[in-house]
Amino acid sequence: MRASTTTKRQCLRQIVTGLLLCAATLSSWAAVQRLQILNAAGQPLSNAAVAVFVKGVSATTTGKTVDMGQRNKKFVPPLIVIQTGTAVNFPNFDTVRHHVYSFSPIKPFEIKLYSGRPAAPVVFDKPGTATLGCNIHDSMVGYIHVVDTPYFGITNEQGLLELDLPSGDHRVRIWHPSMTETNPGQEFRATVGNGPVTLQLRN
Ligand SMILES: [Cu+2]
Repeated sequence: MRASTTTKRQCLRQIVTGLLLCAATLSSWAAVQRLQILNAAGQPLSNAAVAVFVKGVSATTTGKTVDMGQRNKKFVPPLIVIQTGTAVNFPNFDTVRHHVYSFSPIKPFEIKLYSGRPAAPVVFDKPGTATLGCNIHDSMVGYIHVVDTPYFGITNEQGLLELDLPSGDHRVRIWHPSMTETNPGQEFRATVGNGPVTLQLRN
């Protein structure tokens, strides 16, 4: 009886030690990495969609929901990057009604003239880019860039982006609204983990 309790305790201790080791390994496995994206002229490129593909990390779809609103007759933010399977809500914060649509092959849809929050979000289940417009206000344009990876973001005014990434050689894809929606973006190989990574777009 006593021997069995001791064995159980030892066993438990081993499990706890194992979990702690596992947690320590995981925390060193992923770390905040800084990326800077430059345009072909070597200038920092803001508002660029960056997706990092890590070998062995599956692109399982997510069940997340995010917002892309309309304010002062503009889509806010004008570009969002989402993982495949994400649902997007299009809340209208203006007093005028909007009529949001997309003719893009990855997700054609329309939400007819509405105020406030539409009844249901739109699920983006294919990778690529959808261009959004409003039937009433021709100047309104927005982009939804859908990626098959959980690692993604948008560069700031300095062309910078920080992502929690494992070290290693990864495939990086960059898309920018100055490219067409059918352009999948430019691909790079980047070694992550040895300091900031700078990637410059080719012409
Ligand atoms: Cu509108």
